[in-house]
Amino acid sequence: DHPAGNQEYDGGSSLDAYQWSGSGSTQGSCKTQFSFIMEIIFIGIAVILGIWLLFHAAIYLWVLFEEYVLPILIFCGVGSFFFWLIFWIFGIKETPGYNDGLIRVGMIQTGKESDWRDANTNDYLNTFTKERGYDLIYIDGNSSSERQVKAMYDLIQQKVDYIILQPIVETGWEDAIHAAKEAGIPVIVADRKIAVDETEYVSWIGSDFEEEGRKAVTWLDQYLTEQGRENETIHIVLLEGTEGATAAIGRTNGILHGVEEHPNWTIVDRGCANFTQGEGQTYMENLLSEGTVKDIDVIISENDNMIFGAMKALDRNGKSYGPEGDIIMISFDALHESFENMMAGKLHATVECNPLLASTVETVIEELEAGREVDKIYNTEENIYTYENAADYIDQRKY
Ligand code: GZL
Repeated sequence: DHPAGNQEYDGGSSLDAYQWSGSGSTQGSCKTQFSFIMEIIFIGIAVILGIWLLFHAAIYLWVLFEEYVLPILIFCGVGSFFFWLIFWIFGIKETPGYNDGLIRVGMIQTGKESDWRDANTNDYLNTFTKERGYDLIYIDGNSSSERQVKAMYDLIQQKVDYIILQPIVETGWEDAIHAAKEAGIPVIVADRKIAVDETEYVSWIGSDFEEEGRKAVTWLDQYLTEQGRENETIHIVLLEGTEGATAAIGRTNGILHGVEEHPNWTIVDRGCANFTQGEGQTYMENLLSEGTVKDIDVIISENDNMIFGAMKALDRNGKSYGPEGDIIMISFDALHESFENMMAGKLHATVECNPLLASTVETVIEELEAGREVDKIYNTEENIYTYENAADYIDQRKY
């Protein structure tokens, strides 16, 4: 029971020891207070020392920064300003990324509505590749004309070298096209047209849609004559493409002109199914269920996908169609699937509309790159195929 710690024990009796240790309680509290004060003092010294060290370290680092880092920052800042100034003065198109010598092409597509469109899109994606010298910025319009117009301004902002526009509809392009022209970016319009002055864009590449409509009517006239029905009253249903789209406008005009030339032909119903298979089926289902149209001798569909949908509706309503059926079936695009339908006796004829436009668009760009003049209009070569010659051509079809 001796007092612990380093106090000197004088060898006294245990009682002494007890007293010491007992009285040690007074001394113990002093010790505690003393050690507490000493701890505070030591902590205070440590904090002051730490602050002093940090302060000196900060000064040392600042000196290093001023000596070595600050001059580099100033040099880079001044240098980049002068580079920007040169680019701005000489109007050099600074590119967001590293300019790797590729031709930057912005492409605005309509959106996915048909197999024709898929073939058209894939043709561009396979043509404007990095391996072939292009940096393609592909924008899907998602079947929205507003989205397409916004995409045009986005591409102008990105300072692309060329813009390929495949418009959904002809209207609403005046301002956007003019903005591209003001920005010095050539616009090449393909597939459908836009309703602006032709000086606002470089070229248009696509089909003669009214001629396609006339081809359909000419074939129908010949077919009815061969069938001995040239004087019979012919009841026609017309499935139209997207309202305001050049393909629909042109084909409808060609078809209506042909109907006008045949007093015994009458259009008993017509309506828009937006070039899609689903809407083609829905339109025909509704027409058949309404029962207002008693006689249908011909269905003319402004693209293959809509007539594929109409076929499903006719099947569901027990209607026969095709060369071996009651209803004459005519459509546009000449998809591989249409050749299969013609060979299966479901479709009479399909008027070709060539979706493979990318090579002609590329030719225009190459001519412009070489500083040569280009034409304003490039029409595609197209035919009409029927159930009588489908087997001869199906293996040549690329889409
Ligand atoms: C024609 C094109 C049309 C196709 C349809 O050039 O615009 O759009 O005929 C497609 O299949 O939807």
